[in-house]
Amino acid sequence: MILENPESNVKLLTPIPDFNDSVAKILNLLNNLNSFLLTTHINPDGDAVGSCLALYHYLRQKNKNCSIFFHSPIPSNLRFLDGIDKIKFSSDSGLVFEQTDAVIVVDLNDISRVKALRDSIEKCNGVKIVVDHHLEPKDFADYYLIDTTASSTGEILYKLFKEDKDINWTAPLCEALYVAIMTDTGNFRFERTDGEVHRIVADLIDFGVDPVKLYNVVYNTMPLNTARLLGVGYSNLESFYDGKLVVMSIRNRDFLLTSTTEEDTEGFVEAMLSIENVVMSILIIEVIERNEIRVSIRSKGEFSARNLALNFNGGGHKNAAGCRFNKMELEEVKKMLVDRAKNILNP
Ligand SMILES: [Mn+2]
Repeated sequence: MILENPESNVKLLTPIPDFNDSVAKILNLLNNLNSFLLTTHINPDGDAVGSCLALYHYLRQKNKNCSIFFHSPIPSNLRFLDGIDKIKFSSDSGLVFEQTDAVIVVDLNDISRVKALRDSIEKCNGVKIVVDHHLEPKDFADYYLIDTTASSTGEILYKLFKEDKDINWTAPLCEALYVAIMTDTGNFRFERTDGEVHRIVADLIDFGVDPVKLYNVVYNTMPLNTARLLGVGYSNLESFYDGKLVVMSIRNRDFLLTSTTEEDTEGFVEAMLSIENVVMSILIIEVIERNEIRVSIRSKGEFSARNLALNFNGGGHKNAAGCRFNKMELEEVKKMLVDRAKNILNP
């Protein structure tokens, strides 16, 4: 069965509040409230982690009480970031959400993606604030700071902080923002990488960020076992429609063979786009613990990864999307995806 989207009945946020109005409102809230809880989506990426930490450092500067809760582990290449030790996990006991003035969810626009924290967030008395750049935000919070054209949540936070004339651009704050923007733009290669993005990171570099160091720490860190898993993936790579589409399948036995886990596949789907003629890549992962097939899709230009994912109750950006399938065989999922991709690739 195809996994049903539990949030399909949640209404969209329309209209999306004006960005500049929201900046003023959110700055006001950050400066006038006293306690904050920050969280983000499952499987946090560099933008999620960097944005949470940037907000944390900003709020601590203002002497606010601030906690961060995540529901899934932080990728190891992001654990160098200052403040990472302050992040608590939803499995930790003693979640006291009711006592916070505000909950801020960053880099997500759908409450279902906060998983185990959802109940606590919904019951919390504090105001609920969303800071995000994904398309089609859902209506579940009190305040929104949203720009669906921004490269990253980090970019949005930079613009927010810039309006605060008293801000101190400390190294931990700037590094967190830089990592958020660098990772969500694929190291400044993805479509939303415009002049503004470069002007922002130029500012961050002027404030003292070391781009060479941050690139090395974030990207040149593939563990040997992960490299071997990628090798297994590449060795079973399949090509369709004159090489426009490539599909990599990672099965449970591949994880066992290389002593790796699902998290180690981070970056695999993007890596396939460097293959000649490829305009769409699909990574299909068998996650036996959840009896699930997890699919990541990447694409170039007008070819929409998102449109493919929407066929299967998934979602995402135009060039980066995903979906999940329950109780299905990997081969079956692959066949469906390849068949549907045909229309999008128009071979
Ligand atoms: Mn993001």
